This record gives sequence, C-alpha cells and structure tokens, in this order.
Amino acid sequence: MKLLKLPFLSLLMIVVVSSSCDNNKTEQDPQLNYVDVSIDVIPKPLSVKKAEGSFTVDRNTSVVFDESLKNSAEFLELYLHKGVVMLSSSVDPKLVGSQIRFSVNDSIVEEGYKIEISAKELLIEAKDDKGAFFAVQTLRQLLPASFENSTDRKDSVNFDLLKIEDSPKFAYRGFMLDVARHFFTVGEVKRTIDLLAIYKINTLHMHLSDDQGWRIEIKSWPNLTAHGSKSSVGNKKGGFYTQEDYKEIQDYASKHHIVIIPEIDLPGHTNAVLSSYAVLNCNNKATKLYKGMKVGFSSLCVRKDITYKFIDDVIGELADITTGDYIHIGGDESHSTKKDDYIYFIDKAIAVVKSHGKKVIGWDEIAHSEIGEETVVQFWSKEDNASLAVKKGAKVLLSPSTHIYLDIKYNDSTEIGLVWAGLNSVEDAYTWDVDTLIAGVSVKNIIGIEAPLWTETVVTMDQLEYLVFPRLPGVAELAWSNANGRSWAEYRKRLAKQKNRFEALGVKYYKSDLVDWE
Ligand code: TNX
Repeated sequence: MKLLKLPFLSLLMIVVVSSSCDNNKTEQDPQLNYVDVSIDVIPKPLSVKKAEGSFTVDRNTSVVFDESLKNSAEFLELYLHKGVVMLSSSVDPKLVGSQIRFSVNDSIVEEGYKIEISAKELLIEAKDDKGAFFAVQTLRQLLPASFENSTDRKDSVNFDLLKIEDSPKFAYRGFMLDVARHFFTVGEVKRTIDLLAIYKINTLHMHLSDDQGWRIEIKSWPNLTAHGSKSSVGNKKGGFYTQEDYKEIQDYASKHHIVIIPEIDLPGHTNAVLSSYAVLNCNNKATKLYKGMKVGFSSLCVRKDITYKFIDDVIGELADITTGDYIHIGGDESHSTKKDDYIYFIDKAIAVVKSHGKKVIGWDEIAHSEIGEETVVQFWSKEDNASLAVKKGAKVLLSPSTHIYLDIKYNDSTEIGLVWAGLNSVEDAYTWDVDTLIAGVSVKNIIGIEAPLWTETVVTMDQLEYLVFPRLPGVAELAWSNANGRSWAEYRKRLAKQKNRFEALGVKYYKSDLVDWE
C-alpha cells in the first residue's frame, strides 16, 4: 500500500475489513443521553446529537475500512498523523485500542454519511467513497486547526461522543475558476481543490478560453496554444495546460470527489481563437491578441463550415480526456453575433457535445435555442432566461452575479475585483433565498449552485484566496445544507471559528468586519 511507504505512517494501523464486519454494529451504551447540538462545521450538517464522554485517538488507534472506502480512510489517516504523535510503531492488531471504522451502508443516500462516535469506536458509514469523504471533512473541522499544518503534534486527541447524519440539498455544488483572463498553474489549481474540498464543493468548472487567452492543448489545432495562450489581461500571466496537465488536475480533483467541468466559451469570447487561426474569421484575417477587459466584441464566423469542423475537433479532444458528464459551451455575451446566428450556432454546438457523449451546460443566454431537457442552464444575469429554460424542461444552475460572483468587490474599499454587479459582502453571499430567487424556478428545477471567480483583476493566489475566502464557505452551505432555521447571526459565529483553519492553511482570506473573528 502506497501510504505505508511513508515512514511515519507505519505508526498507525490500517486494516482492510471484509464486509462480514458490517454485522459488527457499534455497541450502544444505554446510559448515554443524546441531545441535539450545533457544531462548528461548515456546511452545517443535517442532524447532530451529543452525549457525555469522548473518544480518544492515540498510539493504539487503528483505522479499518471496507475496501471501497479506502481513499477516504487514507485521507483521514494521513490527516490524523499531522496532528497526533504516535508513540508506538508496532501495534498488534489483536491489541488495538480505539478504532476508526469505515463501513459501507447501502441505505444511505448519494453523498450522504453517518458518523457515530462512541468511547471505543468512531464509525463512519456511507454508500460509497463520496459520502465517506464528506464525513472525513466534517471530522476534520472538529479537530484543532493545528492539524492543518502539524505545528502542534499531540500525544492524543479527543472527539466528543456525537451522532451525525448528513446529506446534501443539491447534487451540484460548484466553484468556477477563470484561467483565461489570468492563467493559474497546475499546482495553484491543486491548492484551490484542497481548499474547496474542506467545504464539500464537488464541482470545479474551469473557464478555459476567452478573448484574452486559450488555455488547453488541442492537438488538431496547435496554434491555439502556440499563439493563443501567450496573452492574458495586461499580459501578466499567460500559459496553458497540456492534456496531461488537465488529466493530472482531473485525477487530483477526483480523489477529492470534485468533478471538473471544462468550458470553451462560444461563439463570443473567442478573440484568442480568431487571433490563432485566420480561417475562422469571416474576413480570413487573424485578429491581434487582446489584453484588455472588454467583453462582447468577438464572434466565431457562424455561417462558415470550418467553424463546425473546429468545434467538433475541440469538443471531441476535450470529451476524450474529460471523465465528467458535462462540457460547458459558454454562450454568454455574444453581443457581436446576430440573434439568428447565435441560435443557429448554439443548436449546432449542443449537437456536437452530444455526439461526443457528453451533456451540455451553458450560460443563461443559451435558453433561447433548442436546449433539450438534459441541458443545464447556468443563471448569472437574466431571470427570464432561467424561467425560459425551465419551460423547456431544462435544469438551472444558480450563479446570481448579484450575490455570489466572487470577483465582485466586498465593498467600496476592496482593492481588487469588479463592481458592475454591485457589491457582494460576506453577508450578501450567504443571505439570499435559493428556493425563491427566480419566479418560475423552484427547487425541483435547480441542480445546484456555483460561485464563479472571474479573474480580470486576479493575478496571484493570494488575490484569489482573498476574494474566495470567506465568501465561498457560505455558498457551500447554501448548496449543501437545509435552510431550516438559517440565519446570518448564527452563521457568522461559525464562520468566525474558521479563522484558525484559514490561518493554519495559509489562506489569505479577507477579514471582513461583519464577522467577529475569534
Ligand atoms: C460577465 S458572467 C462575464 C464574464 C466576465 C464577468 C466579470 C459571464 C457569463 N460573463 O465574461 O468576466 O462578467 O464579472
């Protein structure tokens, strides 16, 4: 087992248990009296009960797991090692003390989990590794923040005796990173994935192309990266991912139960394409690379056949390396494409994506074409587009720019970010009603929520983290947790407790004065 090659890992037992152990139910102590409690975890779990007493992780603790939950068991085991000094390196499996057990339970819903902590055993149950992974993120937030960076390794650590039952409200809980306006390296994207995982985000939408740059290797159209990747806003940070890089990001994300959704923005937002290939322009003249911040000036030449050869090649190569179900075709702000041409183009682009075995997501403007019921329409601006999508049987993904555009400034004094959608304070990002936001769009029409980070003004990781944190945990909670009893007054206290974790992780969060950071 790979983990055991690391010297310190031999200190804690990892044992694979066979399914016969499923019968080995936790022994309930009839004396224990459980009461409902609130714990400092974001997103807030569905139900938490607590009894007197504690469970101790120390040198005699073992982690045992059903094979299908191995990824999560190893994640927790590695994590515990960061904070607990294990004194003994030779634990006899027959003499183990407390046990952390990962057990398959088919009756638990998709992505849901149960945690039951008794004095002798910490039991994690889920249908598969997804739920178990989210359980681990809950346990992680119950541990001291020093576990994040091993600054204070202890001989043992205690958990309260808790029973937690949890499952998400929405299947799609997303974050979007614009790597086109400024490029972010594989390492930077991995760090972003690490941070998203803590809050049970399960989708990373990567905006891979825009007027200012093309960011993914397409072997059949090599000038897209040879030329089109060189630019960025202000020419500060160009670059691109090879297909191998993309797969590396995708594999890393999948270990964190995050699906990558690649976006190629079409038919507008395409200056980098039009600059790389003269033939894709109606006048056969390549444009210049663009480093400004305007939107809506570029369009593929909709009535040329070569345009459809181009999108078929690009989507085909992307579909081949993408493990998720969806490809995002953009479709926003095509102000220089005539309306008829736009609808004609989007219909064809949807057919291309389907022909490569994937489903379509597009920005809300695509609702005007023949989207079909399988398509997801991403609401960002026009409510009418979202309700039109619902009338056509499609599902809506909520990204209201008025609340959760993470590139929008917190307030007037925020040094980076845009203001076209107003201002989005930490409170604004949390206090909107998901279920009633858009007339004609009810919760059954909504697939989930995604917070985008456009990067016209974002160049460094520190700047990215400053805009994303602390707004993202609130969005994650809207997407995961039930709204019963939700209040900003209660949430801001839990958010304040994330301070130590942000700091231990080196997250350059914005210290909003709406929160009493502890
Ligand atoms: C609008 S949102 C855009 C992006 C910009 C963003 C800046 C959307 C679908 N299009 O092209 O980057 O505003 O906030």
